[in-house]
Amino acid sequence: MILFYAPGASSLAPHILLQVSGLGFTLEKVDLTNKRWAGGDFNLINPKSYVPVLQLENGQRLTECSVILQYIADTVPEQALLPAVGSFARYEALQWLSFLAMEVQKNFITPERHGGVSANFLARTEAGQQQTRERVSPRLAFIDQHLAGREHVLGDGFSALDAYLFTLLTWARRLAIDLGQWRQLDRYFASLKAHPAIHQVLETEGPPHALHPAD
Ligand SMILES: N[C@@H](CCC(=O)N[C@@H](CS)C(=O)NCC(=O)O)C(=O)O
Repeated sequence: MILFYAPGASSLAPHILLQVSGLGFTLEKVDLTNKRWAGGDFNLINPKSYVPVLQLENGQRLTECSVILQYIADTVPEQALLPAVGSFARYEALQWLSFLAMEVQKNFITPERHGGVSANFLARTEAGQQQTRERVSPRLAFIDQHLAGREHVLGDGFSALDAYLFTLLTWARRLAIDLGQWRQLDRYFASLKAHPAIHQVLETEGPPHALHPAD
């Protein structure tokens, strides 16, 4: 499998899950500013012009983070990275996937997106960042309450949801949203950051894009 990614973008979530799964994969870095990758025009890989993209051994491609995470988890069902398809627990997990994608991630992605001009998916102006903080904070407060007495989103073990939530929390920190105001989330983030697979993935990806072009 090939994961098309940009450092620190939402592609971090499938990257973490692939690393945890033990599945074989290679990485292709995408320059989101110029929409280029080592093979040329990235828009030929994903006409929607964004990462992540997962390319399977047979050349088929999947986009949309929440779908890619399910594909990876279902490829290694013995690892229980998501509950079994058809179980009620699976629908509860899908509820979380949808919440993270539509309520949390979507509210992080800035309406200031500059399309082909900039890789910047997070707000760069103070006004834009303030708007993001106002939209995202109540959702993070909800997750904080859920995590009371839980080490992971689904309770027991590490799941695809933790790969996703961890990724979104790295964005919160980049936008100077103080996770310290939510005790459970703060603890959760610190504990996942120390996870060997996540540590490895962060090392591999390196620093994310600068919030300001001059940085
Ligand atoms: N709906 C997509 C959104 C993906 C997305 O917004 N990707 C951002 C990085 S986190 C991106 O590649 N943006 C480039 C651009 O919009 O030009 C998903 O859930 O995967």
